Amino acid sequence: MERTFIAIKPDGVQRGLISEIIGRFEKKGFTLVGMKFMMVSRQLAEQHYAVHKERPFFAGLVDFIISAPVVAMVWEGDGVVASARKIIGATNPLTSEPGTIRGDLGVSIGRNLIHGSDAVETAQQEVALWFKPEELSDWKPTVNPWLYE
Ligand code: IDP
Ligand code: MG
Repeated sequence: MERTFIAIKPDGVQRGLISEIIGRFEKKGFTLVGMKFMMVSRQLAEQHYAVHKERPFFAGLVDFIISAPVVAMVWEGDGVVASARKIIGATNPLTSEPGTIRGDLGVSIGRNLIHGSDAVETAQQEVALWFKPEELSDWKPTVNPWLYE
């Protein structure tokens, strides 16, 4: 089944929003298959955001991501990559729809609480970058027959 990489950024951790954010994915019906609370190394942050390395906000973004712990997660489910992006909302919280994590909980693009992979292929790369295979649990929630027909 499809998997995506989700990370609660340092602002989400500092603001005490870990359970609020995790709860949205859990209540939706997606399956948590990996999670770690960690300080991010500068090297990992730079690798994760390599696609943005020429952008003016890159240095500040990397400094921010390594400034406090993050909650790195892998979530599983049919269509989870695109659905998680909808749950997260648009990049700028001021224009994210209400009902989304960023739309409900944030006010600034540089403090937008959460990362989510933007495509299935990116998700596979990001899961592999952040997690060793043995850090992921293959399991089937007993509730699945009530989520999927
Ligand atoms: P995404 O997180 O919605 O996929 P991206 O465009 O991939 O957004 O940008 C990655 C992250 O870089 C954003 O989540 C945000 O934290 C930061 N970022 C993007 N654009 C800006 C900006 O204009 N100023 C400051 N930070 C930005
Ligand atoms: Mg992105």
